[in-house]
Amino acid sequence: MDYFLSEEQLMIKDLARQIAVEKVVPVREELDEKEEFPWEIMKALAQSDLFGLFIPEQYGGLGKGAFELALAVEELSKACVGVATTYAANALGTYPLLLFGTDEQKKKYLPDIAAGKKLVAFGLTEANAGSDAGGIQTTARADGDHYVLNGTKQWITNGGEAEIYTVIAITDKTRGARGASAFVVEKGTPGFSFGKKERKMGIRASATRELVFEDCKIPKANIIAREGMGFIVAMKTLDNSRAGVGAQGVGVAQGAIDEALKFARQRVQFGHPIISFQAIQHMLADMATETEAARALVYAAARYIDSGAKDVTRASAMAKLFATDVAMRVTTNAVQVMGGSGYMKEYPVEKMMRDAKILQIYEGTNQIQRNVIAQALIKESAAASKGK
Ligand code: COS
Repeated sequence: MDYFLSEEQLMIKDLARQIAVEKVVPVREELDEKEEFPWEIMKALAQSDLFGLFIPEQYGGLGKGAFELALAVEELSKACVGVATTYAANALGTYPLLLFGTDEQKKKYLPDIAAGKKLVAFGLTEANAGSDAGGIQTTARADGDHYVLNGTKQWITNGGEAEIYTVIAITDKTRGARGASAFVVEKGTPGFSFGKKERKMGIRASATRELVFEDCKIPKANIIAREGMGFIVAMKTLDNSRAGVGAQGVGVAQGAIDEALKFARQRVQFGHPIISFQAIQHMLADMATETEAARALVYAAARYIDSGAKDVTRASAMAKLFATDVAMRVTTNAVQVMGGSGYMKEYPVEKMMRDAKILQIYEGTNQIQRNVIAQALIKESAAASKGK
């Protein structure tokens, strides 16, 4: 399908594909096996300016948006979702600064992020606050010119590897979600340490750790937006980022289809390549159709985000929900098409299936996406009834 990409967008896609094919594919199995962080690949992405894609030119970036980011994420995800997660989580962590940071904060942090010199992580989730993001318990107490952070963030992608952390903490316990605030915290700040690296089913190249704050003192200037805005910062960040999770889904689904097709053309059973059997053809046809529908929705949502539309919550949630459910089905069916071989580590589809699972879980489970979409539908319907 032709999505009428501009010359520049085609170049971005090609560049990301080249890195995926030349740098990611040869090492993905080893990174997965050893649970190794992909620093070499991050360096290659930095050298190609891909960290600056969505950062405005005035802060050293290329001034593109969510759509170009989705193109790059899709290409990387075709090869390895663990690598793509590392890259995409960097964008997730940057959005609070990009959307709500002061000019000073942007000048201080964005050029290094755009150059890929410093990685970023987003710290929202806690042991008792996953889907219920409003239930966080990490606190930030004002103390003269500082805030003092206490608490633990859980399952933070890029935790320990990143230099810059955008963190949501409670400044006013009496106000629930409205009492949360967002902060930027630098690695190396006294009182800020990391828990053990988590061992995971998939995306094992990516690093997941706890962030531990024990009387961690940060300057007042490190607040993002203002006190009480933290929940909104987090929600808007997720609104901007979730279409990108959809792009990961499209990428891994496409990667699995490519593998299954190649295999089915070569594998002979009953005297014929299995691709000649209608049962296999229909599976592949469904996989390709669903993936194309997911791609169209993800691209539309990303372009909608870039249009400057005020409310992108529903579009972004729909793209994430649909594309990642497709990714799970398609990668599972790729394993099925390839039978015993699909289940073995000699072929990449077993990893793709393990990797795809996280996409239905992180940045809001797909059950939460359905809640978010339903809430938007109810709001719109109520507004329409009022207007009549
Ligand atoms: N944009 C702007 N404002 C938003 C918003 C959005 N996308 N979503 C919610 N808000 C506002 C609401 O309008 C409400 O404002 P008021 O207090 O003025 O009414 C406030 O934020 C609280 O919203 P709500 O009552 O809907 O919050 P809930 O506690 O019910 O939680 C969900 C909403 C479940 C959607 C939210 O907690 C969520 O997204 N959870 C998943 C978190 C997640 O993705 N975690 C992954 C971590 S990153 S890997």
